[in-house]
Amino acid sequence: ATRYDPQSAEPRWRDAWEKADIFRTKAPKDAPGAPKAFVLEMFPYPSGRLHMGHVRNYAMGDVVARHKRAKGYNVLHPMGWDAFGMPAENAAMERKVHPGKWTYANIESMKAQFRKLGLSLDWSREFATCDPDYYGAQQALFLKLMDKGLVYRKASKVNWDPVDNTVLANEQVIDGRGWRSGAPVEQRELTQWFFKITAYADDLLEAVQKLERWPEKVRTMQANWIGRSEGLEMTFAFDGERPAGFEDGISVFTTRPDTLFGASFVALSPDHPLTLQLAEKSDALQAFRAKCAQIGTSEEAIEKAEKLGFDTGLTVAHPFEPGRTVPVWVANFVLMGYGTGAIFGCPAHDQRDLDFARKFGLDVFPVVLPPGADAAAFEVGIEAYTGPGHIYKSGFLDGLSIDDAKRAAIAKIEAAGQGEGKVNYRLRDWGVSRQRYWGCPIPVVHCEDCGVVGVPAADLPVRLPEDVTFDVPGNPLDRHPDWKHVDCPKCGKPARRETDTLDTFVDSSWYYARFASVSDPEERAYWLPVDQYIGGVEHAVLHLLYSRFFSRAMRDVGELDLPSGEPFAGLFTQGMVTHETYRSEGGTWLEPSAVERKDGQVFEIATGKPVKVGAIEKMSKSKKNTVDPDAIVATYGADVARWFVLSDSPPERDVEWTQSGAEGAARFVQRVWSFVDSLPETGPFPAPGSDDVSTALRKSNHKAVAAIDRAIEEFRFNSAIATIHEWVNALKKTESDPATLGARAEGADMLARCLVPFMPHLAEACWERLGQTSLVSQAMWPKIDASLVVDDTVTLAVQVNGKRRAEITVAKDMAPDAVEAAAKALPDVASFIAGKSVKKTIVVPGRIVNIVVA
Ligand code: ANZ
Ligand code: ZN
Repeated sequence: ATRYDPQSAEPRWRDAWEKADIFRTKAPKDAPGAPKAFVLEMFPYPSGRLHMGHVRNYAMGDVVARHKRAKGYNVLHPMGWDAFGMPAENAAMERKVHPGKWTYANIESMKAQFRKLGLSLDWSREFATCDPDYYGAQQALFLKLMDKGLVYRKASKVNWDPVDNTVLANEQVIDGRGWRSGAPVEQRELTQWFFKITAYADDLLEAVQKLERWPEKVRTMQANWIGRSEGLEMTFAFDGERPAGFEDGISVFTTRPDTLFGASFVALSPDHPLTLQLAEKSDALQAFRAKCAQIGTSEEAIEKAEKLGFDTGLTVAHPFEPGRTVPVWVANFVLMGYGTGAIFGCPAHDQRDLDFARKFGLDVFPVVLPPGADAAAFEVGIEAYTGPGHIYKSGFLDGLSIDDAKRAAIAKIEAAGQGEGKVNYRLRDWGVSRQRYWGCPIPVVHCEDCGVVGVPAADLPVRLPEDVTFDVPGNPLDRHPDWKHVDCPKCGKPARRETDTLDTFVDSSWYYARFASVSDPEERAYWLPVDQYIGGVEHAVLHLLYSRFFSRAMRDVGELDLPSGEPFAGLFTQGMVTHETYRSEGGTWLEPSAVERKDGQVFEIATGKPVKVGAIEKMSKSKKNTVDPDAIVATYGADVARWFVLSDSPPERDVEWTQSGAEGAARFVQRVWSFVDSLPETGPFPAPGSDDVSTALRKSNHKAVAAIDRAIEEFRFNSAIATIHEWVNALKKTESDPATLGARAEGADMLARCLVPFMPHLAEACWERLGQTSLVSQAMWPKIDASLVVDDTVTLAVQVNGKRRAEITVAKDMAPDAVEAAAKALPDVASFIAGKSVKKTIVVPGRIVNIVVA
């Protein structure tokens, strides 16, 4: 028997695929009648090195793409690079290398790594988002969206580093300080560009519920992010002093108008216009605002922060109870960006309001009585009651359910002309301005006379200048000597180019459409939506939501013929690759390659000293628990790397990389090879025999193919792999029986085809060994004989007095009394009924035999 040598075999097969160009996408007209399958994995950031997480992601996509191809689909399976972003600028600052040079060099080395994995990718459609062709098309798209009113400018806050005098990206703010200067970051207002994603809020929410081939979890996360709230927007009129400009009162948004009788304060955001106005005349309020600003602007920070409050001294009238006065406060937990930036507080039924009321000694009036509670005795302590119940102590709302009371309160406020029912969304418009170099320039010019003018199509792309410096902080585009000085495209007067670039999430929001076709709407209509999208769950909200917005916006400006608007019909989010962590006695992290395992103990190779084995965690550089895909491929081959990351756990769960697991996969490669290699060198093989052993083997062949097929369709790659293991065992068992040669040869042929999605190189070698001269990567999925797949036997559990004692396999059509007799004769059953009287026996066909004895 020969050994299979992946090091020599794998490059040979990759060359063969490339030479025959078999993964090039077929034009629709060249695949008449074939269904299409667009299989896409989230494209990588070109950091320079592939990691095992990539291998798992792309191996999964390749299983799907290769399987679809074998099933006769016309497949599009492209790859490219999400290439703009901060790391390239950081490299420029640290290593004095131009971001473009750094990025394209990384792409080259990663592409070489990619090639070694044997993925069935169509590289002819490759692009990087930093290619001027790509970002030029993106600029044209931006201008179309601007014409359609889906892009606008407004003042918005940015992180400002007061020492470096520069805007910081969120990831450059570490614990509230600038990453380079260490200075506390300030909030500054800048005029910035926004995409009007809120125009699609309702549609994005409604449609996400219908995405049946998306994980439930992701759909829920998107729905929560969009955050639709039905409620009431109403005005509380001042009952004493009426501040100028706010004569009508304070408008609030509430989702609980049923609790209006429990209102004990009204609170303004620190950034509410009325707060700003009051602060002009109050140093104390100004100081209060400054204190609030230190908490930052993220919702999370505000949620966690201690409640801060400032009593304005103003009061408003309760809308339902004449003469009842409600104080107006400023509170740090009220956000300016949501609703109206003001609330009424009902401490008894809202935890934030309660914390606030307890701290500042405000009233707590319960108005919702929990089911079964005693109205006279019910009290709220430090926990707000947010559960169900009936309204009480609330005048005309008394006795109503919460929902009925909401409706009644809204009707009354509407009738009084004090407000109206309103739907609010948590979703904000998408701020896309970045004051950075390595991104897509926003293609507009600012002219004193004409305002904002789009760059004419003929002048696109607006290219990034090459001669830029990174030696000082700030935006290199802004300080470039002449780049921003241009003439106005409209009036010809000297004007200024926009120096903001687009958020890199824009680049990844439409790349799937570019893969489908560079510009042809018909070809895009053929391929889209993506049939199967695969990537990390960390993109569950932003990337996927922005993409869903972009596909709609592109449709609405005529760039995409995509009636549903949905870019990804199927989505799968894969788990991570984890590894044990190791620490030396001195406490430093050790790489897996620096340790060895002997008799269940782990030692540091260099010193021979024992190593502390830590938790199994996501592979990360900081804990040094990474393994390098290149090293794995060099040692074991790409097939082993692919096989292992798919084999041990369900694809949606984490998989732990272990050396023993990799070695196990490598042994399995040899096992498959030894089976195929045990067949005679020269064919043709005889037809499968009809003896019992051959028939049984044929059944396991055909059943395995059916099971693998279903498992791939259902994203259960690990169980497909488990089936292949069992199948190979069954095949090997009959290796020495000459009568089974025909059945084994049939199995080998089917096995080679079924291995293609998982271990494509080995599959080719087997195929060749079977005397084929074609490539198995182009072969069809094995045809199965349905009569061999259906079971003619069933296995039943046998119970005695309800306790499982044995199981029995019988012919499917065996009569119940015969089944009963056979069950009673089983040794494990007989011993339990011996000497007892059988009261009755129940046979549930196909499932259970229960024998009741006394
Ligand atoms: C009175 C009330 C009583 C409320 C009660 C809740 C419970 P969602 O579901 O997120 O829409 N709110 C409104 N605007 C706010 C803002 N700008 N900043 C912080 N909180 C704000 O939440 C709506 C509820 O959040 C509103 O209903 C309001 O408090 C508060 F027993 O009004 B509620
Ligand atoms: Zn002009």
